[in-house]
Amino acid sequence: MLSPIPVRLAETPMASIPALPARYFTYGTPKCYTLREHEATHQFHRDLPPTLMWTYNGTFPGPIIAHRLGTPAAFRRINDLNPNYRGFGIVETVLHNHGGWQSPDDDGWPMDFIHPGEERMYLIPNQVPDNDRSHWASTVWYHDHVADHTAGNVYHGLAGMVNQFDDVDSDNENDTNTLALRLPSGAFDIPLVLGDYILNRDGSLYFDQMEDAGQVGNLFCVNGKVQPFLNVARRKYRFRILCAAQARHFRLKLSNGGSFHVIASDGGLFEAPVEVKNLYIVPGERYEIIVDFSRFPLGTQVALINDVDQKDGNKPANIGRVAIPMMLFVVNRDAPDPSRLPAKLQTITPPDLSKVVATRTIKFHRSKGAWMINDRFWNPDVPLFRCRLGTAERWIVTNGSGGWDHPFHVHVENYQVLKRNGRAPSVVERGRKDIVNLAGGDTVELFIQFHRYAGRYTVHCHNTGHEDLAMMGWVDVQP
Ligand SMILES: [Cu+2]
Repeated sequence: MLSPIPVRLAETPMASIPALPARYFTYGTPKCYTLREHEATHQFHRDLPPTLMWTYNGTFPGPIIAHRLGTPAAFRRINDLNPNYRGFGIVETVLHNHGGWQSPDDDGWPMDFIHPGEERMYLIPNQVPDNDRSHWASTVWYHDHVADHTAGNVYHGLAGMVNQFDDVDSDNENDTNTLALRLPSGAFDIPLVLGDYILNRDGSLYFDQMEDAGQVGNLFCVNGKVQPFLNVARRKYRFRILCAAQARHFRLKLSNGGSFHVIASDGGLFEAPVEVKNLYIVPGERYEIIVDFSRFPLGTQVALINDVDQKDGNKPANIGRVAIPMMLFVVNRDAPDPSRLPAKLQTITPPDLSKVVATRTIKFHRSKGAWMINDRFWNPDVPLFRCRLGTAERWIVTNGSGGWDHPFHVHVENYQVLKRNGRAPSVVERGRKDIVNLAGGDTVELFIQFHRYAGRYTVHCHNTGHEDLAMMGWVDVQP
């Protein structure tokens, strides 16, 4: 059963955390939160032995962080992992707010690790560039990002969801504010964190960190449960889907062939809901969907199916020839539904190409038997290139190889897809993004703007197996 659904992280009284430096009050008085990394047991399935994992605050996935636009947040992160641990991953950890807009100093630079017994603070401003709300309401996530060991550490359990709300996407389906979208909220706004795992006979995690393609698992999980079920009412639900797998892709559809609406991707709401019968998602990506179960009679059972067959971390073997159940929805009751699915969600500011000052090529490839970007391995001392704050650029990202897929991720700023293989992006790639998949031979053209934060912007493949084996670099954004 899909239970317990992750709970929201409660505030920590400011009086009980170390005194905050002045910069934490730049955007107003922050709300304070605590994330403590420590070992805890987790049950993937009632018939499996418990698994010792690394958690934020004792749960896997970690608690949901709910942000409100305009209300800054201060995080106290404590590393209480076992200093004597031996095995895959590493107990020196980094926290990355994936998809968030924060200074590179608070973003989780892969070398800014802390040891067990140490702690540090982060400021998440919860602001948007140029008062442009189209950057905001979305699902981001937080996860470990330490150099060389991100795959093992995230697989250990260090990942959780972040919901970003404002007065429009207001977390209240009964909102009387005329601006409010009134999307399904509360118990009807549910994260679906997709992952795949392998357990040893004793319940411990199996992980091969020398597998340079990235590991694919044989246990299909949603929110840390193997193929769970969820009782649903005959009404609309909002599902926030995150692919937290290391290397596995998913194409999701309903087992009865029913359609659903996609309303948001990584960086925010779409302009209008998009009705689809399937949805493709790769590691690091998020999509939000609305499923209306009122169309189905009481007693209906409908599975969420993945039809991507993947035998190794490199790329899907085929699509559409398998039907792997990820979870089962059981329509078991009626319920009132004050929520709405508006025909228009928001206006997305189009890319301002007049701001473009440079066009760059970012080449993902394999060379010397290893993963490279622009003929380089990860090097924290040398940037891939330098950019200028306040400008925009056109990035042409290529994957020359036929053998591997690479989901491309940029930190700090999200981007917009201008073209994929010379054509307009598909309707679900037109929103704001921070991950795009590059299949073999793909060329994706992106528009990215550097609004406020100078510093190091990490860029990498989000197949974390590739990332750890040096398919990572950084861009130096200079004031
Ligand atoms: Cu890759």
